[in-house]
Amino acid sequence: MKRLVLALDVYERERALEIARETSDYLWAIKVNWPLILGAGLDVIKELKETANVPLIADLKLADIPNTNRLIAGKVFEAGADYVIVHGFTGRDSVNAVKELGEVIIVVEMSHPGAEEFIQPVADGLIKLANDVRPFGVIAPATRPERISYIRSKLRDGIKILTPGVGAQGGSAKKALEAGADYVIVGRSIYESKNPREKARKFHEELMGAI
Ligand code: O7M
Repeated sequence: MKRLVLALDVYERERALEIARETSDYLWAIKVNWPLILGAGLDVIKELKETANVPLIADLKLADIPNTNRLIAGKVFEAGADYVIVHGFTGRDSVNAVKELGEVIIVVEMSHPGAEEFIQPVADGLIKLANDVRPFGVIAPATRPERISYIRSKLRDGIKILTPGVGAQGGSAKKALEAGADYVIVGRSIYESKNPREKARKFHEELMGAI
């Protein structure tokens, strides 16, 4: 089973497609975020799917009223995204507006230092929201594996944990998986490397060995 998600945070369409082509053998999915969508346009989602033949996660971290979330997510699912990432702090009506259109992933806790200011203190509420809404998965920080364990212990069975913060942000892929994550999200450590395919292969093997 593949557990690696490539965070393809580059601007250029050609570069994105090339990295996707080189690394796809080792990926469960590709995650696109604002940098690539702003740089290459929404059509890059379909092109990436055709090139890499893996699921596509649109990480827009939607955080708006239900109607606006619905308007944005509608376009993104139509463009070929298999999953859309939403913030939970806007409340369950905003999350459900997206879930009515397709699979969602809810941000429960983030990986950067500032996450301790506002998001971490409300993580329990966001976990409860996820348990009620039953998304495909939630986001939890690889930079704090103990928080992955905590979130896993409170999360309803079947909800996946996807974890960013590995490599460039200092987290360990193996420790994140051991703490209870299902999928590990890696960006710069792969796409900024001289040999993205080899880097992706190494992460894939590390993740295989961790189970
Ligand atoms: O490996 P990196 O640090 O280059 O990239 C990590 C990716 O994960 C990048 O696309 C971030 O926007 C994203 N991310 C975080 O780094 N931290 C978070 O808390 C949440 C995300 C994310 O994917 O949220 C859905």
